[in-house]
Amino acid sequence: MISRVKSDQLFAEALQYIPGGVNSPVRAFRAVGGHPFFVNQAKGARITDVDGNEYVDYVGTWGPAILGHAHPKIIQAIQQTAMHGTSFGIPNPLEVTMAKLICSTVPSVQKVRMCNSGTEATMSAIRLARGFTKRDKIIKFDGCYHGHADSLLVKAGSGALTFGHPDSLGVPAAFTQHTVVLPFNDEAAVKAAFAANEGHLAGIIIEPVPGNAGLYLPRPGYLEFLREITRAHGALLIFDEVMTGFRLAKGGAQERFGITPDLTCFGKIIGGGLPVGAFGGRAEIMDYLAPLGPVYQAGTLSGNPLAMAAGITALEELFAGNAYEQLEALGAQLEAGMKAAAQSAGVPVQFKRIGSMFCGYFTSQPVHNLSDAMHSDRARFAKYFHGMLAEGVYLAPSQFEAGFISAAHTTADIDRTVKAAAKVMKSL
Ligand code: KE4
Repeated sequence: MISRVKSDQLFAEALQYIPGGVNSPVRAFRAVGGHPFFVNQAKGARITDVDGNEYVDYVGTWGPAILGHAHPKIIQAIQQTAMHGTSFGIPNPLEVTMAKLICSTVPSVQKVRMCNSGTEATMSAIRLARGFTKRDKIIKFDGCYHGHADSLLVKAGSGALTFGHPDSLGVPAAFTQHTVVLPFNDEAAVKAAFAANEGHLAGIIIEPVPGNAGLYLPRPGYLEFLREITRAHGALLIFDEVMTGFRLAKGGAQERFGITPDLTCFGKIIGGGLPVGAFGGRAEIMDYLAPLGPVYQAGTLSGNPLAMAAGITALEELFAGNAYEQLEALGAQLEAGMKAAAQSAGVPVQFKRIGSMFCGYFTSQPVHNLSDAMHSDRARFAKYFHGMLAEGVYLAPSQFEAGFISAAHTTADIDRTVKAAAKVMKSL
C-alpha cells in the first residue's frame, strides 16, 4: 500500500491557504477522487512525491516536458542565464533567437509575439483577429479548451469540462455573446454558422487535435474544409497549438496535416517548463499589434530571458536528434499494448493516439467529438486511474485530458505501463 502521509498533510495545509488546495483546478483530483500527491522532484520520465513514491509520468506537466523533466541542458541554460539577471523589461538577445527559431520552424509564422501563458496567447490572437477583420464573432468548438479568457470559457474542455459545468460563473453573458460554439467534426454546423453570421465572423479558433476532452482527431478533410470556408468568408483560421505545437511534428499539427492557418498560438514546450506563451502568423496581421498597430497587447515578463533560454534549449535539443521518430515508436508501442490489455481484460476502451499524445476512453462507442467523449464511464476511469497510480504509473487525473509520452520514456517504461494496465483493467 502506497503511503502518502506527507502529501496528505501538505494538502490539508494547502486547503487553508489556496482555493481547493491547488493553483490549477485539474490538479485537485476532483474528477477521480482522492487527494493529489505533492511532488518532491521530477527527472526524466519519473516524478517522486514527498513520501518517496516514484511514478512513471504521462502528464509531463501537461505537455512542456517533451524531453522529460529536468533535462540537464535545460537546467544548465536556466542556471547560466539567471547569473545575468532574470528579467529586464527591455529587449534581450534571446527574444530574437526565440522569434527566429519559431519563424524558421513554422512556415505560417512570419512574425511572433511572446507572452506568458497559453491563455494570454489565445486571448491576444482573438483580439488581433477581431482588430484585423473589424468583426466581433469567433467560432470555437465544444470540448476545445483555449485557456480561461472570459470569451473562450464557454463549453470549454479540460478542467471546465471535468467539473461538469462547461460554462464558468462570473462570465457575463455579454462577454460570450460573440462566441459561437459548434460541435467539432461537423461541417454542416460551420456552414450554417457562416450563413447566419455573414460578415460578422472574425475567425475560427480550434485545437487542430483536441486534447482537452481526452483526445480525438479531426475527420479526414475537416481541417482543409475549415481552411477553405474561413478564406472564402474573409475570416481568420487560428490554430491553438499550445499543446500540439512542436509536439506532433517539428512544425506542429499544421505540418502534420498540411494546413496553413492565419494565426497560431503556442505555449508549453516553447518554455522548456517555464511560464510561456506565444502567438504568430502572417506579418500583415501581426503588424496590427502595438506598438506598430492599433491592437494593444503587452506583458511584463513576456520574452524574459529565463523562459527564452529554457525554451530555446528545449527546441534545439528536440530538433537535434531523432526525438519525433522515437516519440512515434513509443506511442505506437503504448497504443498496441493498451488495446491488447483492454481486449484481454474484456473492458471496452477506445484508445486514441496521435504521435506522443493519447487517451483511453472507457466506452465501446467510437469517439469523434465531445458528445461521444461524454459517453465514457468516468467512474470506471477513476478506478483505473487509481489502480494505475498504485502500480506506479501517473496518468492524467481526468478522463477529459490527454496523456503525453516524452523522449525520456523507454520501451521498458511502456512495457511496465502496459503490464500494469492489463492487471488493473482485469480488476475494473
Ligand atoms: P495555459 O494558460 O494553461 O498556459 O494554457 C491554456 C491552454 C490553451 N490551449 C490549449 C490547447 C491548452 O491545452 C491549454 C492548457 N492545457 C491544460 C491541460 N489540459 C493546462 C492544465 C491546467 O489548466 O492546469
